Amino acid sequence: MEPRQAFGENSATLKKRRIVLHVDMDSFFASVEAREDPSLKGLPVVVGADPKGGRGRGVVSTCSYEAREFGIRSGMPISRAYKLCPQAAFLPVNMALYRRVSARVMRILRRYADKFEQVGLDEAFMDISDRVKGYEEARELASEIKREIGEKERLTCSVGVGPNKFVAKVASDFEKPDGLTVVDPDKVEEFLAPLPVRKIPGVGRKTEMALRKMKVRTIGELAQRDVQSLLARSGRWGRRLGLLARGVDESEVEGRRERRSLGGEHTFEEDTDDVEILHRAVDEISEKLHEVSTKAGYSFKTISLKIRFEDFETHTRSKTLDSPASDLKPIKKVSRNLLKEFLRSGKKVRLVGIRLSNLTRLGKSQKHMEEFF
Ligand code: TTP
Ligand code: MG
Repeated sequence: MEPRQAFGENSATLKKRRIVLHVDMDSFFASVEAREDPSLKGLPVVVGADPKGGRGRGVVSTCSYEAREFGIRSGMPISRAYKLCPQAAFLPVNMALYRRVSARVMRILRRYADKFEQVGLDEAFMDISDRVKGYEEARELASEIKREIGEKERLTCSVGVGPNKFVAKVASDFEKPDGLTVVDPDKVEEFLAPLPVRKIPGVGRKTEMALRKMKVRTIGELAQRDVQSLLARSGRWGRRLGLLARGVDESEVEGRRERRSLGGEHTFEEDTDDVEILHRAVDEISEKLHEVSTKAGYSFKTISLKIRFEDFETHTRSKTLDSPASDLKPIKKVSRNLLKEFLRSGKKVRLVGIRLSNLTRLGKSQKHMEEFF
């Protein structure tokens, strides 16, 4: 055992230091498309729902790094992407293809880890503590993983290595694309300190703005402050955020439970019975849910709509499809139909919510199918 590891710890409290690796495929959907059609290599490629050569009404799922130079980003309307870069190739989402490729990539990765946790179609955490002696060997293992994926799948990925899942995830994002960042346990705070708080998974625009008001922009500045008092009513999340800022994350690889459902809701500023406003809210929630479920690689079979009326009376109605779906269309259509049934009451609506359930993880259920390709 290295002296540094034993220092200050007696054998009873000596806890094994973990080495965690995080892999994230680079511009996944777009890279798969460019691999299938080499004429797209090196060009701006935009993948999105209903692209219609840039004139469609869908949103960008992802785009190649060449397209990102024009300012195109995931979640942006296709029409806006077209304005930024009309010469880009606009391709529809070919989910069946990405799932097959994802399953093959995951099968490669799984062999390198004792504990393995897939997240969505293009990410995975791996606990490699027992496979390598230290961080130098971890770097070699990471290079080997990148080489194998490059050779077998002709795709690039970015890998982060660190003492926990959080640091590994931030590290894999650090030198994207085709990156490899190893953060030694002694260097964790130094590595995190200059990064913007937004780099912490779970910190969105709202938290970022709230923190900015308190003059906290970087993870280092956050680590210096008492997060609980910075963010009113932050509770457990505030506690966790404080720990993350200091690079502490005890969560285990494989520690995540499978999701049972995925939901979103909207409370109106003013109670409403305006059908157009209600439809707009339903469409927006549908789009957001579709984005999240696509990224996670889920199919769903049941769609539920929740309504809370002005008098707080709350109702839910569901519809189960004949077979699992993953498109935006059924979410919008079913939600709107369910909404119609509620509107007969004549009462004003305070809140509307949608939930997708009966989820299946496509990477998993397709594993056996994939053997036949
Ligand atoms: P990400 O890993 O977030 O993005 P990416 O792989 O395209 O690019 P990079 O990691 O190099 O930054 O998401 C993985 C896939 O999930 C992505 O290729 C497409 C899909 N996705 C959506 O469909 N909608 C989204 O809003 C996002 C962010 C991703
Ligand atoms: Mg990715």
